[in-house]
Amino acid sequence: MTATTSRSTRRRFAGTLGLLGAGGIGAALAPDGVRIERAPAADAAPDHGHAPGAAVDRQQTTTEPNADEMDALHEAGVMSFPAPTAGLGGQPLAFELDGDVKVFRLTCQVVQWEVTPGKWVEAWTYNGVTPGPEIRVTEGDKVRIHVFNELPQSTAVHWHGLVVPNNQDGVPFLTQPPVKPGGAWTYEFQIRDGNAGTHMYHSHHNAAFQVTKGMLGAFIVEPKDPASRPAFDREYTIVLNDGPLGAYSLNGKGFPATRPFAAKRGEKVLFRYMNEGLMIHPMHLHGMPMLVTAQDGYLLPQPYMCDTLNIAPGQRFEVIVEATEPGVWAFHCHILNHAESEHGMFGMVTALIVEE
Ligand SMILES: [Cu+2]
Repeated sequence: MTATTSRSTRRRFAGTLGLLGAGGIGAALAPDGVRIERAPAADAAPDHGHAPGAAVDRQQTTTEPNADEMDALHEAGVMSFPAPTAGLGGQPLAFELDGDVKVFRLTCQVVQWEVTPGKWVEAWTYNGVTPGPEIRVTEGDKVRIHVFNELPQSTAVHWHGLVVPNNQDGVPFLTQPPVKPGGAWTYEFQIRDGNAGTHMYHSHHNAAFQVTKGMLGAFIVEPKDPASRPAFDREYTIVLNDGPLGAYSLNGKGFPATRPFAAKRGEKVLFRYMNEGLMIHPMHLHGMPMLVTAQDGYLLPQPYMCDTLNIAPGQRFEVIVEATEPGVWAFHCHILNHAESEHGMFGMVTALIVEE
């Protein structure tokens, strides 16, 4: 490696761990001495901006660009990644203690959601974000969850993967009445021992509409004994969704507005996948294999290695990636028309950044 490329590499990865908050890989990837301007902000022209990297609809392939035009569109998308958008889902949900019960609040709301730069869609949400806020508890915890319905439809919340009393399972007319518009409902249960792992909560009423529009979230159960699960240095959750919310999304955003994942060389990174969409999505990480350690929360008797993992609707997988290879590694769904068109990458595409 020449001194020049070494310097370039150092610069390329400088600050990428901080990049999870803001910033841009586009700038980080720029050749030495070349400043790459970010495309105009999304709110400047929400519907008809055609600035590269901003409001180009990368999923539509209505034109047939020549090679240079095509390359320019592809480059602009990558250079704008991660493109800033309003709204961030999946952040930890605070609780209050009532005695030894952890009390959470979820409000079902319709909001406008910026799924890619400049593309605003109607999202149905918990607490105004999609994915909804992350609920994280520990085996044995007693939880109470107040649900307030501000939607124009009835709803109910199902605790997907959790073993709960039948009347807390959240299926209208089967285990409870629907929660009407303007109404509220309270769920209460204790997390059973043996139910640790990656789970979900989502609407179970008109669900093909409500869930794909955004009414979903991660429900993570920590084990009482951390040594009972594989060790890791940092963790990320990846919620897959498809359908009305801008077609194909990772954690509520489509590329280039997806957020990259970062790790330092040598770290073990836990990824928690969950599919809340209507289609299967084979997630593929370049550069390093994934060790699949758990499915639907349950530890596998024989963990296995792979580089592409099929994740069907409803399924969750926990995988450990050993971040041995520095670089910016593509990380995407391998049904290719969920990830790329003539206009560049879109949808279910992000990156794992491994820093030296
Ligand atoms: Cu896919």
